[in-house]
Amino acid sequence: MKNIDAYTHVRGESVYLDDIPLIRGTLFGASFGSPVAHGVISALDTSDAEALPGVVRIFTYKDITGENQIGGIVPDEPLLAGDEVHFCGMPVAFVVADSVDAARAAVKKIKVTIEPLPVITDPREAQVQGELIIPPRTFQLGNTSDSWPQCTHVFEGRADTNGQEHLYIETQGAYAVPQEHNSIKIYSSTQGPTAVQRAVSRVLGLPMHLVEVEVNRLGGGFGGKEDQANTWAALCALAAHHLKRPVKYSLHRMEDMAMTGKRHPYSADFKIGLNDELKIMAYEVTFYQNAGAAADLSPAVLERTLFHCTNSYFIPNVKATAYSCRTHLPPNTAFRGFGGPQGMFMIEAAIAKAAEALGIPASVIQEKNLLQTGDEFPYGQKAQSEAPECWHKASALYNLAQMHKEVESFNASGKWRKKGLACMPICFGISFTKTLMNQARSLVHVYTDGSVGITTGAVEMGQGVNTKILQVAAQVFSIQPGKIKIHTTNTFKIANTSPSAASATADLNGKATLMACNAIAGRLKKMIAEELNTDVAAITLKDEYVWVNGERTDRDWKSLVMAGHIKRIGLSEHAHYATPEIHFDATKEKGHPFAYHVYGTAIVGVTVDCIRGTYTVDTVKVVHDFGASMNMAVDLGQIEGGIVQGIGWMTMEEVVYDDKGKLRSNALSTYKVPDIYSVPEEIAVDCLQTPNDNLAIFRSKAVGEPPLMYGIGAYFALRNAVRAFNATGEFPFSAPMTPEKVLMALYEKQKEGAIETHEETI
Ligand code: LUZ
Ligand code: MOS
Repeated sequence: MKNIDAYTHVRGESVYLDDIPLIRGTLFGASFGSPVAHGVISALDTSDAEALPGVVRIFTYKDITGENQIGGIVPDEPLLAGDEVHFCGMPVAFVVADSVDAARAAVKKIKVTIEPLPVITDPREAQVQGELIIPPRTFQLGNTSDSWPQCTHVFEGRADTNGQEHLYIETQGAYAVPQEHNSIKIYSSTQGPTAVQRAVSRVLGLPMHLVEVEVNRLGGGFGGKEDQANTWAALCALAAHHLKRPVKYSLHRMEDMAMTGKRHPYSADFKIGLNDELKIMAYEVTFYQNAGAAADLSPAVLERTLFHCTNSYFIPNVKATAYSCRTHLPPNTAFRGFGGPQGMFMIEAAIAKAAEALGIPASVIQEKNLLQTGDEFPYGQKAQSEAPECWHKASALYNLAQMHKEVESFNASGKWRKKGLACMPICFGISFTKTLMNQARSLVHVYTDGSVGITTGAVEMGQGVNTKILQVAAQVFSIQPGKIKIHTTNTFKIANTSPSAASATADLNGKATLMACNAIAGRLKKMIAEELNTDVAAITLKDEYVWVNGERTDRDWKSLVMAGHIKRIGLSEHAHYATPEIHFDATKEKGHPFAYHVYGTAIVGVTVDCIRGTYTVDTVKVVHDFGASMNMAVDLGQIEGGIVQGIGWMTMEEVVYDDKGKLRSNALSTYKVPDIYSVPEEIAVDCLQTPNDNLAIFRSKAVGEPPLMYGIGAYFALRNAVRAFNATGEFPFSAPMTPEKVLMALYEKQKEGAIETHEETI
């Protein structure tokens, strides 16, 4: 089945926030963000701005009727700056005008005087100064200090990853419309309608049942709209509530890039010990997370870094400590992988460091340490592991040995172009790490003409979740997909939703939908069984008909539904699903937090131009653990997109803040994302079909985040290519590996005469 949005997307008919027809009288907002990263506001002058034609009103924190607070995990984030500013772009005032242009013109006329305070942008510096968002956390398995003496090889090092701009095609935005009885409706481009509802309720001082949040679809989220859609919704709601007029704000790309947080940059120190057989006996790692100026989701992201700090390897002795460090950058937030990729990069760097020192391919170490079923993760859960199967299948199917040989012979045959290869196994835990968030609800209505309407907490952001939910209903009722409509996500229809995040949306909302559909189908079957004086088990719904003991009757779906209605049988159901089996005790840092894990292995091949430092990613060959995919087209789309996004993070996307905390890479001219010319020439995805039962919807494992981490292989493949040219150079484990960094690494600390020059070639 195709993605149900395919045709409307291609025709440009799909409705995003900016496509919602405006109500007459709608006003337009624009925010004035702090020009400096840290300081005390001594004066704010909005008089020139207010005097501009079209300007209706300018709001500051003084206008907030509820609480000036949007912090979720930690209450440390004002909606509008009070006396102090903590990051460049922090909203200080919100202008409302009768046109977008007037609002933006007014923003430029606002004057603020700020007494500057010291700016910290480096997480290690923040940690030294005790600027922590939460106390540090440590995950521990076995005993590392006792293990070092048993290790034949011990290596220490440092690794760094940078941030990543979400670059959802649809920027952030909201449209707030006052309703009768003091209530308000907000259209928001959010992954978390309930998060928006809570934030608006808090800021306006309104109970949640007066705040309706509706989402049709997003033009991408990637985590950037898990929490950070709240700000814009709350600003619009604040203004709409005061003015009793609809207020819309859709961010300009440069505003969005400057004002919103990104993937967390991390710095880490590691120590890895291996025995004679190259088994990793011990691993210690300390993570410094650059949280930015407020907690946002950083504590949860930090936790997932710890959960994934050993990637898909079993290491008997682990000590991982993580600091969430407060700096003066926009608060960093969820981004596909949610701290997991950063944790995985560090262990891969440690393995690469060992491999480079021992003069062997990293894949030798990787393969020897793959997680087996029954092995314990540092957080206590026992693995049901597909890691060896994925690895061995990839190695055989794509002939890894032959690929290695071809790279070697290519590299031996020429001087100025070098190829590199890297393997990247992945292991990603599926479930929100906060156990309570693993719940969802679905509301299914069957209408008397046999058509079906479904509302869940799932937000469609291009990932195809609506298609999967529709498939669930189509399968249970055994009716044509055209008879089913997935309705908007709305907090008045489905309450207390978890955000669409953590790769778990189809599982959670799909399972709730399965339960609701089963309940309705069960009532209808019972009715037929009673009518025919037979057992319910004899009745099935198949191909739009009622079947009895495997024989088709002439009762079709539509007449079945009508008969049910005449008999006054409920044709609607609201079902609640909570993931079973999961638990986690944060006081011990042990438990069983994940419903299951997703595994896979990628082999990544690159070619480096050793004169220019430019490169191409030639191939990404994957064996991916799908469980039993319920929609290959949707899942392959997620895998290809994830791989390219992961490669972007690891290679060309370079978020640059200056030492004053100002974003320099603030537009697409200075921030480079993968385009059609830089995507791998080949992406091959093979499906590991696993027979094991799992907690995924229809055993179709979650696919949203895991494939991003295949992209990490691109960094190490580039590193290997560079080392084929400059074997003695030492260069840091620092992502992204931009062409600039590749060029520096190619000519880093060369031994005298290590590279002969061929002037005629140059
Ligand atoms: N969001 C969240 C997430 O709140 N908790 C999580 O565990 C998570 N994991 C991945 C992505 N978003
Ligand atoms: Mo996400 S990083 O699953 O919002």
